[in-house]
Amino acid sequence: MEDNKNSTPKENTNKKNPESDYEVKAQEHYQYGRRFRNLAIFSGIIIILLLIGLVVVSVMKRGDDTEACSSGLNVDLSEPEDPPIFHDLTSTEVKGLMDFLFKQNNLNLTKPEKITVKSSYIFTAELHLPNKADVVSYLAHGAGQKPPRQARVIIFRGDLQTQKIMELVVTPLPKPTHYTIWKDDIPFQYRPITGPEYGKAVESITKETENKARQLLLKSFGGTLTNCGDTCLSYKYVSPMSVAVSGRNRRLFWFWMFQFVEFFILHPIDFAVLVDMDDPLFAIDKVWYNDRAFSSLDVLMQQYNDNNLPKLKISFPVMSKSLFSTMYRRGTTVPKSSQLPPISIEPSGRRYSIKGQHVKYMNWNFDFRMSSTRGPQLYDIRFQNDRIVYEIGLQEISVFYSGKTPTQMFSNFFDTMSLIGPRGKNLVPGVDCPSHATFLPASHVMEISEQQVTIQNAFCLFEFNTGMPLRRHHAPMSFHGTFYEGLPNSVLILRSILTVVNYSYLIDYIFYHTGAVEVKVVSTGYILATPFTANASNFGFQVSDNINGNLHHHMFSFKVDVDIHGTENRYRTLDISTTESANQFNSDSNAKFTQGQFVVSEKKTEREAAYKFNFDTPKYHLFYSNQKSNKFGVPKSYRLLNRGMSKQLLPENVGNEPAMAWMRYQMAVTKRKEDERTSSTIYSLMDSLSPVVNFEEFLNDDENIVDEDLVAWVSMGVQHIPHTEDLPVTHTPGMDLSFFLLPYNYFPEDPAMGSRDSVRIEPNIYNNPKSGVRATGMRSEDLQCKPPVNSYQQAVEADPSILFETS
Ligand SMILES: *[C@@H]1O[C@H](CO)[C@@H](O)[C@H](O)[C@H]1NC(C)=O
Ligand SMILES: *[C@@H]1O[C@H](CO)[C@@H](O)[C@H](O)[C@H]1NC(C)=O
Ligand SMILES: *[C@@H]1O[C@H](CO)[C@@H](O)[C@H](O)[C@H]1NC(C)=O
Ligand SMILES: [Cu+2]
Repeated sequence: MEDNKNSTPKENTNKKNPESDYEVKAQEHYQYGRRFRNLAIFSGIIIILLLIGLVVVSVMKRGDDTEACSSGLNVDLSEPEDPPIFHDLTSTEVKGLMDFLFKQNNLNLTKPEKITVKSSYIFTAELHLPNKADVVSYLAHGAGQKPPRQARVIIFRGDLQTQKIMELVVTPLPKPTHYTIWKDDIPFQYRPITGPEYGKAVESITKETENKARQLLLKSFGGTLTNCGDTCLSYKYVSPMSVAVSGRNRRLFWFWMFQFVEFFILHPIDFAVLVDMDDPLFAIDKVWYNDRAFSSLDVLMQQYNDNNLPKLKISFPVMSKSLFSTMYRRGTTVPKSSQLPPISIEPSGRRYSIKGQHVKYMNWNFDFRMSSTRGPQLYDIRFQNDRIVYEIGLQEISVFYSGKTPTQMFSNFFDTMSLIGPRGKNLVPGVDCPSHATFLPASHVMEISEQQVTIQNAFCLFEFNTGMPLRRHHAPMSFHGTFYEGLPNSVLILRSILTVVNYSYLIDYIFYHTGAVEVKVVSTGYILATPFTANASNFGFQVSDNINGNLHHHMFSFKVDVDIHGTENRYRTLDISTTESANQFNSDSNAKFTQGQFVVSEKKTEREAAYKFNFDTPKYHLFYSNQKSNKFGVPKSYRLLNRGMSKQLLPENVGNEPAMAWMRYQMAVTKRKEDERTSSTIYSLMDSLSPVVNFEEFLNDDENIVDEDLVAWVSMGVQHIPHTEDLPVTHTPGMDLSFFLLPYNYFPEDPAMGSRDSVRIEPNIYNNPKSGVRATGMRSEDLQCKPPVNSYQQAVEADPSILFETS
């Protein structure tokens, strides 16, 4: 990181304080007369000096020694010795954790390089927060006993007679002395597909298919699985069939076949196998070829050789820059000449600071971390030092595809199963984030390594001018009172982009000067294509010669632990309806007039607070403390506005639906509990018959939510019916979903009135523009500093490992 402690941008020395602009002018005026004679005398000298100055300035502007605009407040990303409560596990802590765990004989752990399905091994480990009561009391008193640092460890016990998954809480880090069992009874079958089996399964089915069906593959798809040169086919990825879907107590996954060119996701072929992952030899259970299912490869080959079935003939794509699935520049080139796109700069340097995983920005401060299982999480979000949110965090990303082939049909994905955290990496400055952003790493414990795996550029943090006014008013006419006032909208954004093989999800946490927080999800990426079939038009359009793009539903779950003036909160809605009243001003004395009204509805229990959107009953959703009202007796509240609602249409309790019961509600409010920490788990992909975390159970006890610590569970989603412009890649416009936390009768007025960024233009004499006008806060954009150089291109050319996996 750059060392910015003492550097002040050049611009500052030339710039006057906005407020004092007017004063300075007046003073100059006053002194003008007195100085007149002296000025006359020295004017010659001054002119000469000015000329020299001009030359100097123009040389500086052109020269390369102008200071960069990137300096500013402090950034300290060094690993803390005594990590704050919300900080991710440090490398020292992970080392201590591993030393401890490997000494526990009863865990019988195997080292990462030796793991097999039949060993006991660590799948992942991450920070486990202490109980909230302890954290809150520690934070409130600043001193006192700091709650111990703890890790939650997921262990696959393949070594046992009755295999199972264990979750342990290990404490206190960095030198643990004991562990407690968080969960001990998770069926082994629920585990996500893992390294030791995925590789072996692909190897095994590749060998088997190649032995038996090489000729079929060559003739039908123009390629083979091995010894294939430029025409390689390959088995990729899985569509799971949970027990609820297959009716069989086995872990069954469909492996699809692809033609291996850029990008393979758009070159699926109509060949797939269902693999029994519980079988040590990864037996092929079913085969799918050209719209039909076969009980084995032998049966398929027999019918194929006997000419008993329709044969496919799809040629192998020729890899070129114009291949539809590649991302090379093509089409109508714009702009006509090479002109650079706009960029964003920070003319006075950073206006935020970071220490470890703690951020301060204007009135805001908060902690952030990257959960290995769930992705980016925020804690202890305060505005003007009052906590508003204890925790906001992504819980799950799900996609349910539809289709005619078994592979699409059963593609009900829960992305936590592939660990969301490590999917966030390698953000590219200048595209993924402005180049002036601060890029931050994240570390994860994964089955592949005993040490943490550190991922560079997992987050970027930047302040950004949205190009929109945050507010403005223009009163142009004297009977309006002439003035103009406006404030450009600068926000602080903490971004991560999670790439789950084909799709990328941008997750933004956005902080506004008004005291509002926005959480935004945007999707972009390759659609999962289906091999073309004319018979499945209800599921998708044909988008290229050999593929259809199928209907799918993206869904997101977030936890929002609000703390409005303490942890004892209430939840109410303002229910908007209509009301009829007498209209005495109508010529008909019986006439009525109908208009809107709202009625306050206090929610008493969890069931009452489970919200399903209904267009006929619009509502505001407010959280508040009964202890704090404003001077008008109205509770100081925060409003949760879900702008990303989507209805999940599958009936309850069919197929995999129970594993995402959170999607039944656009928002649910529950009493916070330490054992209801997350709405989803890494087991959701397989456990729908009896989910390890069943969100519906959070509501089933229908507890009191009045004056309790409340959590809002927010669901968002977007239905996607792909179209040709989704090729090669789905773009971001129209794919953004967000929810807001907005102050509501919380502040006496808009807290952004305090922003130095505002601009006011008004007549010198009130409401009389003929007296001349003065403008305050208008900054010259003729920068005296140089935008920072984006040197990423050189950096990645010198070291590809900052972007790609090289080992
Ligand atoms: C420990 O794990 C190994 C496999 O890694 C297994 O062979 C052995 O039986 C296990 N020991 C105990 C006591 O369970
Ligand atoms: C495609 O993206 C979705 C959404 O993130 C993910 O759930 C799924 O696993 C990906 N599919 C494949 C085949 O990688
Ligand atoms: C597909 O559609 C064609 C006619 O459009 C029909 O002849 C054929 O039987 C259909 N195939 C299947 C598997 O439904
Ligand atoms: Cu999509």
